[in-house]
Amino acid sequence: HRPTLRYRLDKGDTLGVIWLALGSVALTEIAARARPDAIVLDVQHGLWERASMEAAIGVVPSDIPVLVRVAENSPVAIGQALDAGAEGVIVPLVETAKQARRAVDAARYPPRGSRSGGGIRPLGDFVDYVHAADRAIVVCVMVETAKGVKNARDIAAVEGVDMVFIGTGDLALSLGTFPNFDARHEVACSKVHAACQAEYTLCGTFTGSLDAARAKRERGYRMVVTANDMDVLGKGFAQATSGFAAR
Ligand code: 3PY
Ligand code: MG
Repeated sequence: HRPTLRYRLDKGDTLGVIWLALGSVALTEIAARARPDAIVLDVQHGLWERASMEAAIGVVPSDIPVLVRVAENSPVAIGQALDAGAEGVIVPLVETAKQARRAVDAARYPPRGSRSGGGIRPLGDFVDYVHAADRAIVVCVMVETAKGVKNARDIAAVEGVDMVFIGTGDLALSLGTFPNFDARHEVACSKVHAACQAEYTLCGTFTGSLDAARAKRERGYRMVVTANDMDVLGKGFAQATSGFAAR
């Protein structure tokens, strides 16, 4: 098992993560060569299937932690990501403290929680794994709705919630500011960040560019997205072929 993620966060680093949605193991291997602080596999909106998620975690060097943004807040979704070797989960659409507790419960073995024992990687050294897992695994819950913002302080206060991660896109949809990330959106993000600080809980946020990631790091966010595969490839192909097409 690889407790790198917890260690880096405890140390106070702001982690710059590469966010991967395309479901490609080969692309994950290439992305890891850029040596990000961590990699996120997006199972909620991305194309990851269970076996490819597991394989992708296997090709990432052990000093680069992998988190999985799970499809939903359920024991099955969270358990499968952790069994694959994810050091952390990012749980979408959390709106209440009760929902946050459900996510934490699913990520912890009894007696602390209700995670079921098993999985190809954990069983490789299961006694050691069980011994270390609860402490090592990082639980991030996403606040990305108006209701979640309203309850941000209660969510951040839940024991076992390590980080509140803001989903900026869904938040704009929920607040009705989409496609703009205007002052209302900014105020909501600041409110979540302040709630985290008050509860000594880490705060992360989705970001769409390296500049945005730097700005959020300056403001004290502890996990930011420096690049995502769809954007990098879309822009890369456009730039690489620019001016050549006959029509
Ligand atoms: C959002 O912006 O809503 C996210 O979930 C990040 O991808
Ligand atoms: Mg979202």
